[in-house]
Amino acid sequence: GMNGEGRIEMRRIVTAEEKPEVILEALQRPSQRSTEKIMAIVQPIIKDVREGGDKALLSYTHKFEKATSLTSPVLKAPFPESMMQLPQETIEAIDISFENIRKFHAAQAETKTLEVETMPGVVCSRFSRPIERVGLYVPGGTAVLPSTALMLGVPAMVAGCKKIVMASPPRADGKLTPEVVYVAHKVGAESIVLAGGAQAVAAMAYGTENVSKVDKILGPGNQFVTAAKMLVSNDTTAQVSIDMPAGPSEVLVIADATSNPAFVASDLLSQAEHGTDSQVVCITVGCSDKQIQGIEEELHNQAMALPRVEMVKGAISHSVLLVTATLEEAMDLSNAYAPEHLILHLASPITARDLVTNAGSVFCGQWTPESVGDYSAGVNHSLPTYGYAKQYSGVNLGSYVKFITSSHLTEQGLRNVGPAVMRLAQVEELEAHRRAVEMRLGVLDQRDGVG
Ligand code: HSO
Ligand code: ZN
Repeated sequence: GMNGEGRIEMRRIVTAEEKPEVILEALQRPSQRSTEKIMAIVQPIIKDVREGGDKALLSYTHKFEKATSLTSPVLKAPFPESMMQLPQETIEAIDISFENIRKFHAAQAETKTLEVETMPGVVCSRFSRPIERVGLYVPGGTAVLPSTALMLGVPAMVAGCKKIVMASPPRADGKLTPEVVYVAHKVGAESIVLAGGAQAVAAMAYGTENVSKVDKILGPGNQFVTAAKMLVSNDTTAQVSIDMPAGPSEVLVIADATSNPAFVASDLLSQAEHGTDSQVVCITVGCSDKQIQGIEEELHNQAMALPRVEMVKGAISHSVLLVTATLEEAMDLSNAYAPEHLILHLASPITARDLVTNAGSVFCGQWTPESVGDYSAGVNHSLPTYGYAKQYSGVNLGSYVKFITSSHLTEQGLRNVGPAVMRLAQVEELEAHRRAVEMRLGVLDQRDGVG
């Protein structure tokens, strides 16, 4: 919080001096606006777009983005050069990031069909196929996010999705961020839907006259976008899935006595500047009071010099610094929190990484700021938040494919496994199942003159 002098500082808790409840309470996420209220706002928007198509979608964009000059809600490829005019430095930065993200996600491909002979003559296989049509939501809001277009678009391209539809809210002048158009062009997107919020999600889920219907919608967004994704994925008439539930962005930094306080503070602030609802947690391990004060001082001083200091103040006001004695304790707390990003400012970050059970993405050592993963290292930045790292993976190549299994039996295979099948079918009293095997075994026995 902020004290009388307007100092930007995190609430400090020495874990050895507090009850476990107090510590766990401090690690609670800030509560979200009630989903019921959000759903009530989002539901009619979805219905409107589903029934009214392009016209409804466009009117929401006029209303919410103030882009009243816009006459079509969709931009189809090939995108005009004039819409992707960028400084050479930006093009190079996007190209380098694109290539790193491409490499890392291409390495995740399971190119060979997995094959296991479970019994002689019983072969089980698994192979992957791309999801044909994907819808990628690139948020607008307080920052333009071409990096999110990269994180969602590059793996879609690598996976071989046939149709990539992007959606992003246009600016008030009706134009898109040129960086986003350039990325859409590079990943081979079919179109860009010029809309944001629940209306963009609805358009991609159901399709309109000009918006292509998709099979899966991915990408972060505000609570309206998240609610819309949940609603359409629950509607069997939409036949659409989503990546994961999304919440405000967060980071947990673990710092030991060897850490550089300025670096630690800079990482906390990178996350804090995303928005007032961002959450930032710092856990120190065996640090002296002087070292902790060093982090606090850096946090305040660096924050005051940031253009987005107001966002930072909001985020820091519900953030916490936990003072612990051992790495084991710090890792236990981190695993219980399940942070979206975990940064290990430790002498032996890889040893600590082995103790991670819940986290979206881990950043190891003082030379690995989260920013490198947010933009260019190659890892994905679309990650589970709000504690969902306990059950979800971040966006990865697997998010764009589905796995298909197959089995192939020889005569001997059926002889080997058939009796078990018949017995279990009998237990379940599913006679047709049993006979499907019995009939075949009978044919084999007769042919071979057995019995
Ligand atoms: N840290 C954000 C991603 C991002 N950062 C985009 C900068 N631009 C959520 O992982
Ligand atoms: Zn970020």
